[in-house]
Amino acid sequence: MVAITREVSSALAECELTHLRRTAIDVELARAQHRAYERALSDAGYAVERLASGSDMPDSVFVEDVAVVLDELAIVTRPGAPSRRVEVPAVADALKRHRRLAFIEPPAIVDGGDVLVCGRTVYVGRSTRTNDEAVAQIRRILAPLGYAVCAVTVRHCLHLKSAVTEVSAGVLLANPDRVDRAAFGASEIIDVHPGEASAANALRLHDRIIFPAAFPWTAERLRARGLRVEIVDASELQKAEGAVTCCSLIMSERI
Ligand code: CIR
Repeated sequence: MVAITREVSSALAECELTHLRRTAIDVELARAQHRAYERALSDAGYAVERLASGSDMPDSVFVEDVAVVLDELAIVTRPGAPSRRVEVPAVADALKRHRRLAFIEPPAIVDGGDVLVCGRTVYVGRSTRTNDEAVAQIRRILAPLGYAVCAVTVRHCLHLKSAVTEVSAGVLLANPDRVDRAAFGASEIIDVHPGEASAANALRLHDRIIFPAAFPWTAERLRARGLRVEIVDASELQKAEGAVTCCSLIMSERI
């Protein structure tokens, strides 16, 4: 199992912000938290491949937005924020050692944070970063592989995965104010704790969930459901509107 990550840019404080006010970010602390996150991935059995960053790419630590990795291929995105398109070539280069690549083409825009893969169903959030043309292109790429692609409307947050993630096969963690439950058919849904609106982003690994320290009440709900939860402190990355799924691209090596 492999996890691609990308180092925290020295320019992180100049990150894109959509829903949060800019507050001071301690880049050294962000780097320490990011290293702890990478250790949590290694402890879970993932070989971490960390890419270098640069001062021209403040948001590059959020590597999830640049690709969608499936067993059969990886889709290289065209990020919705123009400032982030400079991140694409190095991620595509790293991914081509693991997967065949498909590319999103203009006028489509999509951030990987808007793409939630649940078995053979791929949910794509319509957001300020992802448009209908991207939904259509993803559908064209994935339909021949047997995936159903469903567009989902997202409210009051940056990405679909700020509203809902999968924590176990067929089990979702969601904030129902940000996304309609009905979009997810028969899936079981665990609601975030009402006092923790941003707690729906959990990183599902093969045997555990990586989850932010900022949301203890929702973490308790996950444990009560029988899930193994590993807590990481992501406070500095949260100030940049990042969460836990966005800092890695997770994949199994093909046999
Ligand atoms: C951005 O606005 O693009 C970054 N500041 C945060 C991206 C977080 N990505 C994610 O949750 N998938």
